[in-house]
Amino acid sequence: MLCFLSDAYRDHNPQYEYFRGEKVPCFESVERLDNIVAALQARGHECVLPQADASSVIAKIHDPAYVSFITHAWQEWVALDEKNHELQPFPSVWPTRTLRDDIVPDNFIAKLGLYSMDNGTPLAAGTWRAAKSGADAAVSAANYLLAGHSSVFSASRPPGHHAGRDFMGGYCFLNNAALAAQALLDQGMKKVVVLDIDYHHGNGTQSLFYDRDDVLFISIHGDPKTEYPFYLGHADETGEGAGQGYNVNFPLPIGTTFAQWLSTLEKASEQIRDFQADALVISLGLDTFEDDPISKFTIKSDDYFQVGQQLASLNLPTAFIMEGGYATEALGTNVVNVLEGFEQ
Ligand code: Q9C
Ligand code: ZN
Repeated sequence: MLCFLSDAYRDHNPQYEYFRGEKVPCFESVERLDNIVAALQARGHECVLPQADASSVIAKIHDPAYVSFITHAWQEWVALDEKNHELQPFPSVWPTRTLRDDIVPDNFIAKLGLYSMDNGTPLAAGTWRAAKSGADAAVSAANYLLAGHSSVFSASRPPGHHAGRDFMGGYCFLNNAALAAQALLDQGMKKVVVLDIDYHHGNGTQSLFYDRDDVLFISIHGDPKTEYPFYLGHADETGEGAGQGYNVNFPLPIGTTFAQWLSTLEKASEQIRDFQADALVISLGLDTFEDDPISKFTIKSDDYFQVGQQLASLNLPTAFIMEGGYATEALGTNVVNVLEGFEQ
């Protein structure tokens, strides 16, 4: 399967995050995509540079003030103090509930809180460059389907599905899958499905399309009663206004097996067929893998061929957009197993 890939993913290289009060190496690492690229090349899949400039689609999906903030965030951070070059900014205060949400503070860390849903999304010197190149890859993938091809993979990194209109979170900055879906609609498609199979609910994507009937958002994920992102992704979230009925969540319990997961994908597939979409965008997270260090499903490497096969049975032009997956060693194999299962 053709893959859109830019080397700029290497520029997003934060050194640490906080996990249960401890400073730990980032789960969402450069090595993740290194491993995917190695597996793609070893198994004969061609990688080409993104050809699109996602800027105009980014301007429709994201808030201009948010985009401007993340574009310049690192420069703003290092301008505060010479030693910040060696550190990473984290938010420490958020405009929750009784506080005002109409204030854009001058203070950098306060602004970072305004534009973040968590303190688990490290920013580094090249974050914007990497995120923009991942968005360019996703829009290039959309354009490739519009040119009449049946499938494509966007090796976007950092991931995107937790990022909303005006916030980053869950290692995500720009919502690559939403950008691909919007690009398909902007260029003549009438209806697009975004199917999110990352272990974590795609809160960003859901919120971006919640009131729309031109995008059916379906997500299969760890039950947010116990799993990140906790505050969205529950079964009773079905859309609003014109979007009523066009949002479907399938929360699954810790310990879910492949048989249970696949029967859920079959249910999702029925709803996708009923919608009669022009194209399918897959938020492809591989953190459903049994050895994922931050997730709790039990899918095995060989099972991912069958995931690809089931997705191919929907018979739609399909763009795979890379999301999570933190078992770095197996990640490349797992990604390429999905893609090859699809192509079988
Ligand atoms: N610090 C994606 O898979 N934090 N994001 C987990 C470890 C949030 C995952 C705890 C996980 C976000 C794209
Ligand atoms: Zn995830």
